[in-house]
Amino acid sequence: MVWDCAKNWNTLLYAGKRGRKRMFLSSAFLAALLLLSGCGKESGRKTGGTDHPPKEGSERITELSASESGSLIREESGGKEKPRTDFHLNEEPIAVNRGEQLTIGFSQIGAESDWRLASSASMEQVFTSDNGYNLIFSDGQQKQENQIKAIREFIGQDVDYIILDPMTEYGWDSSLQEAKDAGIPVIIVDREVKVEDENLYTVWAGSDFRLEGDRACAWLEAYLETQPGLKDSKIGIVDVQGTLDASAQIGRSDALLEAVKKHENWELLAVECGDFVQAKGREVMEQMLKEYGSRINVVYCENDNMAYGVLEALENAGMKAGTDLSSGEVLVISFDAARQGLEKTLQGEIAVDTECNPLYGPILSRIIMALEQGDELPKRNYFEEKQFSSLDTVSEAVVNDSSYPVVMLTEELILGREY
Ligand code: GYE
Repeated sequence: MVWDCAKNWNTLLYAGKRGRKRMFLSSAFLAALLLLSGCGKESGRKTGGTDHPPKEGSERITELSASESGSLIREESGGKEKPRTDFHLNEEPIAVNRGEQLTIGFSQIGAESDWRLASSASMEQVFTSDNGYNLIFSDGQQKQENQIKAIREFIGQDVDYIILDPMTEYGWDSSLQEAKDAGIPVIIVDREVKVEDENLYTVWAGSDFRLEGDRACAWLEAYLETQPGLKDSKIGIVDVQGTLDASAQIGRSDALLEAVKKHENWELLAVECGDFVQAKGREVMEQMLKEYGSRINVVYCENDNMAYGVLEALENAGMKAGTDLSSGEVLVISFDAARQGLEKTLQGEIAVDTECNPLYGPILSRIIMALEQGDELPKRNYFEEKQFSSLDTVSEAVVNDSSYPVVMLTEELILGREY
C-alpha cells in the first residue's frame, strides 16, 4: 500500500509540463488527489487476458491480424506479473482534443534493420500534428553518444515527453537524471536501460527478449525430437549475435547459452557479433564457415537482416539452408518476423522466425495519454508475440511449462501483416 501511494505521488507530480505546473498545488490538495487516484483502495483499472498463450493452435492465430500480435499483454509491477489487455496496437492512435500540441522528443537508435525502419515508420504515422503531436525525431546513427546528445537537446527544447529506444542497457544515468531534474518524463521503449535509480524513467514497454530466445530454443529442441535419425548426434550451433549489450542481444543469447547447457549433444561452436546488420551477418558467417564448415548444423541468428546475410554466405559456400540436417542442410533460426524474413521462412530457408513487434507508435501514444490523465501505469509492459514456421512438425514450443503455439505460415498471412 505504501508503495502504491508513493507511485501515485510520483505519477501525479511527474506528468510532463502540466505535471510541473501542478507542483504549486498545496499539499492538502495533493492529498485529496492521492485519494482520488486510488491510493487507499484497490485500483479500478481493468486487467484481463492471460499470461499463457491460447492453446487453440494455429487456426485461431492465422485469423488474427498482424497488428493484434502486438498487443500489450503483461505488466510487471512490484516484482509481480499480471495480465494486461488495455493497450492494443490495432486500436486507433489517440487523437484527443487537448487544445494544445504535445511535443515529443524521440531518440531512435538508427536504421540498421527492417525492424528498425518499421518502428520509425510506426512512430511517424502516429505522432502527427493531426493527432495532436509535434514529433522531434532524432536518428542516433548507431551511436549511444548521439542518443545522449539528443536527450540533452530535447531537454533544451523543453519537450513534454522524451521517448528513448536505448542502443545498449548501460550508460544512461546522467542524461536521464538531467531529464528528471528538468521535470520531463522519459518513456523507454523496445530495449531496456539499467540505471541505479529506476525512477529516472516513467515506464518501459517492449518485448520479452529472453522469452523470444527461449521459444526459439524450445522449437529447436522439439524439432530435433521429431528426427529420430539425429538422436544423440552432435548438433553444432553458431550464434550470430546482435549489437552487444543491447537487451535484444542479451535475452536471445542468454536463452541459447542456457539451452546448450541443458542438451549434452548441442555444441556451441562459435559466438560472433553481427550488429543486427545484414552485411555484418554475412561477413561473420563467412568467417565461421571457414573455421567450422560442415560442423555447423544450426545458425541461431538474432535478427532477420543478419539471417539474410547468413543465407547469402551459405549459398556462396555451396551449402543449403533447410531442415534436413542428416543430408547436410543448415537449419537457420531467426527473430523479428519482418516481411522478408517470413517470406524466407515460407520458402523453408529460415526454419523458425520468432516475432518481435516493432509497431509501438500506437501503444506509446496511449501510454502518453494515460500519463496526461494522471493514470498510474505499471513500470514494465511487455508486448505479446508469436512464432512462425512453415514446418508442420512442431505445433508448440514449451517454455517453463507454458505452451506457445507455433503459427503455420501462409502467403496470405504474410500479406496481411503490416511490416
Ligand atoms: O530485433 C533488430 C533491431 O531492439 C528488438 O533491433 C530490437 C532489435 C531487432 O535492429 O532487428
